[in-house]
Amino acid sequence: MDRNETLFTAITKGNRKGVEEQVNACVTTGGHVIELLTGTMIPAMREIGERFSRNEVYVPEMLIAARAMAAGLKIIEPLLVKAGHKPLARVCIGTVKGDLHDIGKNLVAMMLKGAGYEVEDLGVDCDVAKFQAAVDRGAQVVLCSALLTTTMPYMKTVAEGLKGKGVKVVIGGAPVTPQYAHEIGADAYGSDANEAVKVVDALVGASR
Ligand code: B12
Repeated sequence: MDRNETLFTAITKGNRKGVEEQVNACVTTGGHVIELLTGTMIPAMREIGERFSRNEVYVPEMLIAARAMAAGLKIIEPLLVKAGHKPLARVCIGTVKGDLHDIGKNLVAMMLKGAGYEVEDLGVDCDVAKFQAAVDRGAQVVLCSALLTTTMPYMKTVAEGLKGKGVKVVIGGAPVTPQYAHEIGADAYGSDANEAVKVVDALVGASR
């Protein structure tokens, strides 16, 4: 599927209505929403980040682009999430302390739900106590997201705070690398929402 230029522009310009129209059009005509997501929507957010780096746009433009993206994701979510069957395992996910980026985290949560996991979404700006409490409520895997190089080190605090609890820790987000996961003692790294599912499947021994 080619990139949907109208949708791409609607996201980069933060045109929420335009995004909803394009995504709805894809859904109602039976289009491939995953391709729409990976081929148009995620690249549009990447483009906004690049423009921000070049000082062509500023935080307000990033914010309205994020809101427009979120409106599109809201339409897609029910299609990604299959309901009904017994969950493979319980997991929790949160963006770490100091970090308010949640689009990637929400996508990972959606894909995991769609893959049959029970997902507790802890939101953004999560301190270690929040992750520990989710583990006490039964989470078998903890997923941490960070988008800032300044908040990424907090993942180490989370990994250390969960040691001895018998839980697996998976980390991800744009600045995170597999080497960093290894360095801080996390159990795994995932580069995107699809890989997050594969990694969690491997950790809990789920076969598809
Ligand atoms: C949208 C956005 C914002 C929005 C966030 C809105 C929201 N609700 O999320 C707003 C405007 C609030 C914002 C604010 C800031 N932002 Co900002 N933001 C972005 C932007 C443009 C897009 C992020 C995004 O949504 N990407 C799309 C999603 C789908 O991708 P993703 O998050 O990477 O997630 C995927 C993978 O990484 C992975 N993944 C993510 N999490 C996890 C977790 C696990 C466990 C796994 C396995 C996988 C995984 O799967 C996801 C799906 O495939 C990025 C640029 C970029 N290229 O990332 C900058 C960016 C992250 N922001 C940046 C900065 C600097 C800031 C601010 C500090 C700006 C400021 N001066 O105030 C503030 C910080 C606020 C805070 N305390 O968090 C920088 C970070 C630079 C750095 N090296 O640290 C970036 C890279 C822009 C840039 N090029 O400079 N931002």
